Amino acid sequence: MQQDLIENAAKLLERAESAANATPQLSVSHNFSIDEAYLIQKAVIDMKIHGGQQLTGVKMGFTSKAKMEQMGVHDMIFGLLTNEMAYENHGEVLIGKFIHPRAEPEIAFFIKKDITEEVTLENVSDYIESVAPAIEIIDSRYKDFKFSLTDVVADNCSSAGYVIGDSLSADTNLKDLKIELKVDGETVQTGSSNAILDNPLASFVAAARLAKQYDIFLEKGMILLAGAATAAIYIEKNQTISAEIEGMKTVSFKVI
Ligand code: OOG
Ligand code: MG
Repeated sequence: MQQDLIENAAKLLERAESAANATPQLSVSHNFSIDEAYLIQKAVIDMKIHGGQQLTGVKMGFTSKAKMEQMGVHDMIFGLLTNEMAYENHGEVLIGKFIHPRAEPEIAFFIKKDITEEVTLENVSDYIESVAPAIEIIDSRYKDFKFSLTDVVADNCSSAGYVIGDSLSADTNLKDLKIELKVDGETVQTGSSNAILDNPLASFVAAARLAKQYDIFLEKGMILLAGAATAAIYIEKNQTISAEIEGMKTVSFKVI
């Protein structure tokens, strides 16, 4: 794929996002590889950074069976977060900004120091400042929220928003925690933290590896979302969306 095709694809996706108007899947008209999909993703983020946004972190996707099955994509993916996607805990999220937004419960890590070496399950704790419950808002820029693996990677893995709850110390147990997603206080999805690669720390390790592979420098203070443990739900105006992760405080937002 030539540079101009990569840039054109990024522009299509960026335009779909800013106009809140879905676009056809790129893979319908172009054949492109997973590495080319990451180049398109990078071009999308470069446009955002050019427009004044800052990279605030990264996210893993399809780290649980529940998500893979819901979306029909069976490989881990990696996307980028910017400050414009950040929403306050217990705050409001304006639905009109999105195309067909969905919410999913997540575990977030704050990165303690710049990642300059290989991260493994043995040394991962050196890189974690704190952990927190979170909700991710995903919004595919493709029609009907349908995509192939390369499509979703190019579309920055549907990244659209995130809300981070109160953080806890880095040594907080993350194994076997019950995770619930609620709408107006009623549980609509239930899962376990073990659904995330058997151990959310494994998702941190995978994110560090993918970041290095695709030239993204993970630095102190950045956020890392480990991937949803349950399927995502469509959100609607006037709903209050919350996530409960065992042992952590509620994280929530109101859709307006
Ligand atoms: C892609 C994003 C997947 C996760 O946590 O698995 C993701 C999508 O489902 O549209 O963020
Ligand atoms: Mg997610």
